[in-house]
Order: sequence, then structure tokens, then C-alpha cells
Amino acid sequence: MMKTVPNIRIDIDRLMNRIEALGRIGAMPGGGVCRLALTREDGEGRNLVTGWMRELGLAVSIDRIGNVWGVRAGEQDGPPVMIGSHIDTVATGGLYDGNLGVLAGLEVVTCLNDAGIATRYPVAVAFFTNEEGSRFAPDMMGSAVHQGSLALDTALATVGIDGACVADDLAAIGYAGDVEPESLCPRAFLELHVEQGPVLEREGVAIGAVTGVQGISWTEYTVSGISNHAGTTPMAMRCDAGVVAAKAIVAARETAAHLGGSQVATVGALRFEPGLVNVVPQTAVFTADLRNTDEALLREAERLVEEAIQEAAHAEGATVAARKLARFEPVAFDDRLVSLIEDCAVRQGNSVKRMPSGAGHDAQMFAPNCPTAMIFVPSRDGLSHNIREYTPPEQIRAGAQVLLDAALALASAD
Ligand code: HGY
Ligand code: MN
Ligand code: MN
Repeated sequence: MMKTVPNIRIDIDRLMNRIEALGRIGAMPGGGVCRLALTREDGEGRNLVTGWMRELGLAVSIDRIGNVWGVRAGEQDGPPVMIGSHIDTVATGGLYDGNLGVLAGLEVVTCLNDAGIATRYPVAVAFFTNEEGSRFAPDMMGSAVHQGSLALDTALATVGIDGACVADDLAAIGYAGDVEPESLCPRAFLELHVEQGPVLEREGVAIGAVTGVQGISWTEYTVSGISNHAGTTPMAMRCDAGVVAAKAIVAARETAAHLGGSQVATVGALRFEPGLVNVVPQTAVFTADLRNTDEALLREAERLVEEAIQEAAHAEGATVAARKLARFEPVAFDDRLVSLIEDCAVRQGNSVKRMPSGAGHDAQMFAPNCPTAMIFVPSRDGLSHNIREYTPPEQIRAGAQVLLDAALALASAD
């Protein structure tokens, strides 16, 4: 597939300027960025990026779940080579998670425009609604609707952790578009992303040629106990929802240790009600995020954690209700595209390594429908979903150059 493509160079200063400009929207006093999906800050970020799309002459579309893509015409009509990611962040976000992939896509288009290059097929740059899933579960919500694995009405009716509704907040920021989801399946899909883990930095490798995304299981548990006086209630008479939650957190950690390999387990959100110092918790609500590259092992992890929670509840005389927030099986990317990423990386003199993704990404929603691949660049200290998220400009430039070369090869291919 590898064709000789023109030697066009990424302008890293221009790309960093866009990354920093977007990072000023939702910037937090102590550093980092908070642009939770469908908040006012998300809307402002969308306006900035969509404005850049229009300045670059892209034909902009907005679909009914708020996904936005801009298309640069090719010599031929038809499905574009799409470069995409997200611009919503977690509450302790950084400059790069998602944003890099979208803004590097705009840098690719800027380079093509400056060089006056006409590609055979159209090239599109996209950002998808609510990739993070932190405020409204599931994650990858917009790309899942875009590619048909989540119903539009289900997504629009979703109520967030703060009681907000997707449809209301989407309309409030002005991104309830009119294009029907599933209206576009790209010719190919590419996503550049920070690794968000320690592997590339630890091994001194510049580029990750991502082979796929591990399976993801999110569950919310609600434990119902009996509130009681913290001072007068004998220990043997308690029905303490908090103790069940505590045992669940330990069980999740022990399950990951027991299964080993790529198994990870996180209880990331936890709240007690009434949450007062002198009241035995009546209710405990917490989430379990379980992931594994192997579907059978992920199911085993789900079974073990569920069993441990039910045992802890039974021992305490409490009851438990489970609500599935997200469930995605492992996804493999197109081997030909993974090889193209490797070729482009090597051609630019980079070290490159094939590796799975520990994090979920919009690309995984496209993989079943079109040739899809991802490019990773290292994360300093392996940090992400942390305000200290950082990748040096030289490493960003290397990744964006691989993205440009791969996109150009795909948009010019026979
Ligand atoms: O949770 C994830 O893996 C992604 O950051 N949404
Ligand atoms: Mn991301
Ligand atoms: Mn993320």
C-alpha cells in the first residue's frame, strides 16, 4: 500500500499553538484542563475547532449526537480518509488526550492546503461527542452512535452523574445537528493519541503502532444498608453499606492480581449516603472499571468481582443492585494499516513498536466497519487523566508526521 508520497513536513509550532489555544478553554488554576462533555467549556472548545475547520475550507457537518467532521474534497467523491478523536476531557484532563488527534488532523489539512496537494480521495477531520464517558456513560458515546453500535435515542436520553440529560445539554451548547448518524462510513480511519501509559517511554520507543483496544466493562453498584447511629449501634447489629463498598474495592484489586496479564480493575467513583461522620452509611454507590485484552478473562474478572460483592453484601445483610454503564469487547485494528503506520514511522527514522491500547478510543468504534489504525506517542511518566499529562513537542511532531504520511498514502492509494 505504501506509495511514494510528497515530502511535506508538519509545522510543530503551528500545531502546538493550536493545542495550547484549545487548552486555554477549561484551563484550571492549578494546571490541567476540565472540559467535561456538553458543558459550556466543551461548547467553547467545539466553536474554536469548528472555526478552524471552516478557516481551512472544510465542509463541516454536525450530526444529531453532536459529532463534527470537516471534509477536504478529493479529486474523486466518495468516503473520505478520516482522521478523528475527541476534544472533551475528564475533570483532571491535560492538553493532549484526544485534542492531539483532532488538532494534528487539522495540521495535516493545513499542510495539504499549503502544499496545494490534491488527494485522490477526500480527507476528513472529526471530533466525536463524549468520548470520555465520565459525565455521561458510556464512553465513546458519539462515535458509537456515529458507527451504529449505540442507538441515537438511547444516547440522547442518557442522564449524567450530575442529573443532566444529554439531549438538553447538547442543545444548550448548540451542537444538536441535523445529520443522521450512520450517514458516513470512512474509507479508512486514523487516530493519533498519546499512549496514556508507561510502555513507550520506558522502552525508549518513539511511535506505537497500535494493534487494537482491550475490552472494557463499566458497572455501577448501589448497596443498600441501614443508616444507624455511629455511637449507639453495636457492631454486630450493623448493616453498613460502606463496608460492602470497601470489600468491593479490595476484591477488584485482588481479582486483577489473581488474573494477572493485562487485567486491570479500578473503583474510581464512590459515594456514601447520607455521608455524615456519625451515621452508619445507608447507601454506597460505586463504579467498577474492569479491562482485559482477552474477552474470556474479562468475563472471568466480571464474575469474580460480582461474586465478591454479593458475598460481602450477604455477610452484612445488605442488598446490591448493579447497572451496566459500558461494555465493549476487545477490538483488533486492520493489520495492513498497522503495517502502514510502522512503515511511515521507520521511513521517518523513528523506532516503532506494535502494542495494544489500554485506553478506549473512538477508533475502536470504526474498526468493525472500515480499515482503522492508531498511532501512539509517549506519555511523560506514563501519566494521563492527570493535570501533569505531557508529551514533548518533538515527540508530538514525530507522531503527527507519521499521521500525515499515512493519511496521504491512504488518500492517494489506488
Ligand atoms: O476510559 C477510557 O479508556 C477513555 O479515556 N474514555
Ligand atoms: Mn482519549
Ligand atoms: Mn481519556
